[in-house]
Amino acid sequence: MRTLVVLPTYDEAANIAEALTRLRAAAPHVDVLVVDDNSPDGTAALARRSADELGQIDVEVRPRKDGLGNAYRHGFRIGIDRDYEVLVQMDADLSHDAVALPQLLAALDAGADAVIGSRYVPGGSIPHWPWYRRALSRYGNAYSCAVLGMTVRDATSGFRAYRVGALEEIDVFSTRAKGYGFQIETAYRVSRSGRALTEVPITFTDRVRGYSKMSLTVAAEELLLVTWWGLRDRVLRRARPRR
Ligand SMILES: Nc1nc2c(ncn2[C@@H]2O[C@H](COP(=O)(O)OP(=O)(O)O)[C@@H](O)[C@H]2O)c(=O)[nH]1
Ligand SMILES: [Mg+2]
Repeated sequence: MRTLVVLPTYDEAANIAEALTRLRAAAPHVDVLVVDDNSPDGTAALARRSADELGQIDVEVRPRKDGLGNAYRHGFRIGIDRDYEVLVQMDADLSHDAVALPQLLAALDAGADAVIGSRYVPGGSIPHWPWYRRALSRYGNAYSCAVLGMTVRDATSGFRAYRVGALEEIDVFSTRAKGYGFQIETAYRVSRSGRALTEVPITFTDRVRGYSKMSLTVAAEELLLVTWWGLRDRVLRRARPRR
């Protein structure tokens, strides 16, 4: 299946070259699209240098930092316009081990429409995360699942593979989360769509270089959106069926 990996970057100069090299080694046949938000540290120029060296890599530069959700919608639009059959999401800070990518793609081959690389299924782990990130992730996941009635174990994971048909069915371009809430919003829509969603265990390695873009504002957006979706779909129970 024609596969495009979308890699969003903001200030990943310390990681991007290694991320692309590892990705190419682990999955030689996939194409890659780096979606950079005009990182001040020159990530895009380094990505272009790797692209010249490795091939099958494109670099899109957007004008300014505009959130993970917007970067993904932009990258997915390009992937669909270019007729890819599978779109992959992955962080560029080496937290997601490219070696696991063939396992995600194998799950699609086996019939899944969407696959989440999960830290919270047996075999998954987060060895080095500080307690507060662990707590934020755990409770964020537990809250989202309780409020939205989802059975997904790791709804905030950013390591995923989708069949394009599933993204079209959930109308991914009408998702609203600007930031990391995009992960929950898409997981929620897929789980409600009845499409086959599976989780495969991953080991999430905390970034060694660069800094996290997770912030209180980003976390607050997530919390508010999840609460709103839960109220809208489970309490207000609008007559019009929503995704
Ligand atoms: N293009 C773009 N990429 C982003 C933005 N925010 C985060 N990223 C990228 O998204 C991925 C995950 O972000 P990261 O800061 O590692 O989040 P954490 O792992 O939850 O701490 C990394 O590749 C970031 O460079 C953004 O606003 N725009
Ligand atoms: Mg990270």
